[in-house]
Amino acid sequence: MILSCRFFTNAAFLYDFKEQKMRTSKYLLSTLKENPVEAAVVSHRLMLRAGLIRQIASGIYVWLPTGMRVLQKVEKIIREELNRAGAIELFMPFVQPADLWKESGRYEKYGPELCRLKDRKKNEFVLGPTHEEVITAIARREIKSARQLPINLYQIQTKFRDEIRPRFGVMRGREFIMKDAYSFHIDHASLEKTYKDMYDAYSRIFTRLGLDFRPVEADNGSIGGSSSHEFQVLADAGEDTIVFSDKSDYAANIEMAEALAPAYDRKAPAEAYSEKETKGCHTVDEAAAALGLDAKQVLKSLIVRGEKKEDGTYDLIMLCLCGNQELNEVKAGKIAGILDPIEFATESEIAAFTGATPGSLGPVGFKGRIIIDRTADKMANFACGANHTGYHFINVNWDRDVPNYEVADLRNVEEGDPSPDGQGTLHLRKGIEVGQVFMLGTKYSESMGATVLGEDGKPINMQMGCYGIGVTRVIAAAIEQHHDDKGIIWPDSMAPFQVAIVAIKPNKSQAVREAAEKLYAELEAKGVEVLYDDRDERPGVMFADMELIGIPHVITIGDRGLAAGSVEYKSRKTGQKEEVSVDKILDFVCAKL
Ligand code: 9G3
Repeated sequence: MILSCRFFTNAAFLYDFKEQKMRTSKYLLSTLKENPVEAAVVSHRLMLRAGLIRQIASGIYVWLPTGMRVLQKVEKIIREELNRAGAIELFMPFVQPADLWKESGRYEKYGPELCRLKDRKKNEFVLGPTHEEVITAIARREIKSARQLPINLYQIQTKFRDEIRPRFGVMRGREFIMKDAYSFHIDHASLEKTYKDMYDAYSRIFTRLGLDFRPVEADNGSIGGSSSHEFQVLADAGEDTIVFSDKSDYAANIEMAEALAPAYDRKAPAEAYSEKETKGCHTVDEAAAALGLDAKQVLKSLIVRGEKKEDGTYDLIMLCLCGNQELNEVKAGKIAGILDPIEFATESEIAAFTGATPGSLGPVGFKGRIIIDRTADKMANFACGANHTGYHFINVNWDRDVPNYEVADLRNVEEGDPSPDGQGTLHLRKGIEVGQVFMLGTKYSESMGATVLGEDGKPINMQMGCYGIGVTRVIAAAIEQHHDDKGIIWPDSMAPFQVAIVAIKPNKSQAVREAAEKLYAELEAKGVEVLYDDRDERPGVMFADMELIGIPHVITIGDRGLAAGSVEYKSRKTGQKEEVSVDKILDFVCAKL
C-alpha cells in the first residue's frame, strides 16, 4: 500500500517553529544557472531553477526543501481560513477501494485518467483523484442524526489523475496536492449558506496569498447540484479562458458564458440558392476564399453523435455556426439528445449518412436533426456545403431552403460581445483555475445511501457541497503573476524565507563573519525566517541565487560597507537599495516584515 506521509510532515511543521533559520552551507539550495529546456512556462522554469521542485517522472515531482517551505506557508493560510469558516480537518487515504467507486457508478465512467491497481490479494483499488466516495462512505456511517448537520470536513492530501499530457510543471501534474472539503446538509438552504461561507473563505485565502484572482461562474460538469464557481488566477499561461463584463461583476468560464442572439434582424432572402464548385476546399476559410466571400457569410456545419438509443444505435446531428465562430463543446453537450461529452462523427459515418466529406456539409437536404447557433440564425443569403463533395450552395436562406431546424446557444462568446447580464461588453482573459466550489446536491448521498432521519422519522438523503484548492498549482500560479527576469518575487505570505543575509567572503574577513553571525542570531531570536548565505562564492553568484529564489529582503555584509559602519539592504520587490548603519539594520528590516 502506498502510505502518504503528508500528515506526519505537516504535524511536525506545525510544532517546529524554532527551525526558522538556515545556513546555506547546511542546506540544499539546488539552484540552476541555466533555463531547463523542458520548461515551457515561466513558473515551471523558475520552480526548477530556484530549486523548489524536481521531476521524478512525467507529471510527478519532488518538493525540495525551499519548495516545501512555500508549500507549508500556503497550507497554513488555507488551514487558518478553513478552520475560521468552521470546517474540520481530517485525513483520508490516497489509495481507495474500487468498490466505493462502483457504488457511486464512477468506476466505469472514468477512463484511464482514473489510475486503477490491484493489491497482493487481487483486490481492486484506485489512486484517489478526488474523495467524494470516501467521505460519503464515512458520512453514511458517522452521521445519523439531523442534529449533527451541517458539517464541513476537509483534508490536505495528495491526488492522482493520470493526465494524458502532463505539462507546465506542477500546473498540470499527474500527482498534486489538493485541499478538498466536503459539506453535508439537511436541506438546500443550509448548503447555500456553507457554499457562501466557503466562497468568502476562498476569497480571503487567495487575497492573503497575494493573487490577482476572479471568482467566475463555472460549469458544474456532470456533477448534479445547481451551481459552481471557479477561482481563476489571471495569467497568460492559464489554460482556461474566462470572460467578464467591463460594466458589472459578471464573470464566467467561457464554457458557461452565454452568447446572446444578435440584436439585428435577419435580412430578406435575395435570389434562389445555386450550386458552386469548391473542389479541394476543406475548411470554411478555403470555401470563403474560393467563393469570394467573407467567412462570416459561410456556414460552419459540424456533425456530432446523438445519445445511444435502446438498440445501441445513435443518430447524427448537425450543428451550424457562423463561419468565423467556434463551437462551445460544453454547451453543445448539454443539449438534450446530444451525447455528453460530445463526440464528432467520423468521416466514414458522415460519408455513409450524407455522401459527402466534412468540408462540404450543410443543412440543405440534411436528413437529420439540425441545431443552429443564435448568430447563425441571423444569417441570410449565406453559403454552405452542398452535402456533395467539392460543392457549396450560395444564397441559402433559413426557412425557405431549410424548413426544419432548432436554434440554441452553441458558440463561445467573443471579445466585445454584450454581457449576458445586459451590462457592458465582455472581455476575455486566460486564467489558471486554483479553486472550485460546487453544489453537489444528492448525487453521492443517493447513490451511496448517506441519509439522516428527518423530523418525521423518514430517512433524507443529505445535500452535499464540495470545495477544492489546488495547493501545488497555487504556487505555480503565484509565480506566473509575480516574477521578473531575475526570478521569483514572492508575495510576502508565501516566501520560503523572509530575509537573506549575504556575507561577502566571510572566510577572508573576520569583521564580515562576526557581523553576519551576530545579525543572523538576532534575527533568529526574533523568530524571523532567515537564510544566511555563508557560501564561499563570488558575490554575483550569491546575489543571483537570492533574487532567483525571490527572498523579499536581502542584507549584504561586506568589508567596504562595514568600514563605513554600514550594511546594504535591498528589497526584492522594488529593487530599492540603501546603506543602513550596522546598529540600525535589525530594527530597519524587522519594520518591513
Ligand atoms: C476522477 C478523475 C478526475 C476527476 C474526477 C474524478 C475532476 C472528478 C471533479 C472534482 C470535483 C471536486 C472535490 C474537490 C473539488 C473538486 N477530475 N473531478 O470528480 F475519477 Cl480521474 O474533483 N472534488
